[in-house]
Amino acid sequence: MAEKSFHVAVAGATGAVGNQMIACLEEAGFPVRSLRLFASARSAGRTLRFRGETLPVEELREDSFRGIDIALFSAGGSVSEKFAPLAAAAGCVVVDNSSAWRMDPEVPLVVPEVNPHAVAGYRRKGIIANPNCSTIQMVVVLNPIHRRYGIRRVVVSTYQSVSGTGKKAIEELHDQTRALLNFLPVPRAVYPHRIAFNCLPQIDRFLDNGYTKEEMKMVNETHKILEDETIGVTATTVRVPVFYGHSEAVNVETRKPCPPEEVRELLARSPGVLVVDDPAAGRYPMPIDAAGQDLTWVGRIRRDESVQNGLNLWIVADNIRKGAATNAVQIAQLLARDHL
Ligand code: NAP
Ligand code: 12T
Repeated sequence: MAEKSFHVAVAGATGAVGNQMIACLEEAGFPVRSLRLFASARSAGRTLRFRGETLPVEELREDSFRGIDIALFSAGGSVSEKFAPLAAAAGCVVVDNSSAWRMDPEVPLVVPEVNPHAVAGYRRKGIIANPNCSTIQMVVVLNPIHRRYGIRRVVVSTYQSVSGTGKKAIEELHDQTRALLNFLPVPRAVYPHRIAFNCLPQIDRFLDNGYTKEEMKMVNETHKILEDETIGVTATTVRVPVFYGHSEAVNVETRKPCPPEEVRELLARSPGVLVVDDPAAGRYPMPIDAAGQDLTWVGRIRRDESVQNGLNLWIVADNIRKGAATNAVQIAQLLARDHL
């Protein structure tokens, strides 16, 4: 029997994530029968490359999904809110990268290393949500620890790169850095304050409880993906002047004793994880090393000496790859293999 292959679409194809989705489909050898690329009217007429071919970018329209089997969305929350149901009604399965559908009880929220079984729930709405970038890399590491030792509480602080905000933010860090080093006026458009040579303790908007929406995504999405609302999670999310790769300092308290040496071995055997933990040799995960690949790197694994059963970890991943495009393509691979 010939291998199954699929009519695929990328919505938001000209963006930081969409561009990488196209690259990931190609690198993964995803069985693409045809690929359609959608963006706003501003990009209509542009072209992008896939498997050596030049493909046109088309304006996203209500009837764009006729004949499409799988659509990867990365064009912002309002586009997903409107177009994901239209795509699903046209018979297409949507893998959505925005925050629009993540907490909908009828939409699965999937990290393939953690809860691949949840993919089957796509049938209810025709939509699968891709979690937030900061949540994905954290749960890839927390899941094996939770299954073995039982996690009581997690305290996380993030150091997030500007690429998470999109292509305009990448330009903003670049332009501000160049302006500052040349004693020129500093342009500002995307972030509420200068990001070059600075740290902003705000990602996404503030909510009534004093946390940012990004911080609450980490709390709520972690509960949904690990299927355990009893885990205490609290987050401080910070934007730093890094182009690619999010870092996280994660403090974990477990129910059972969790010796760091055993945790290191457990994580070294866990899917999607790379342990880089040799402080004596100066080796630990850094965004400049994790950028451009698909694993979640963990190091600085050490006992939290202030509690009975505690650990401190340092977790780094490429936010555009595993944090967005790679995870979405991995979900599409599960759909293709088991469901379509
Ligand atoms: P970006 O670089 O700004 O790209 C945005 C893309 O959306 C572009 O292709 C843009 O097309 C398209 N677009 C914007 N408005 C549109 C409209 N009205 N109709 C059709 N297309 C439209 O942003 P990005 O970083 O790639 O992020 C895009 C989405 O991914 C957002 O929803 C964001 O929340 C999500 N995201 C998720 C994660 C995660 O945590 N998993 C990480 C990053 C981003 P034009 O080029 O024509 O403007
Ligand atoms: N505001 O997908 O600015 O919920 O880095 C991801 C990244 C929202 C999201 C960011 C954001 C999301 C950012």
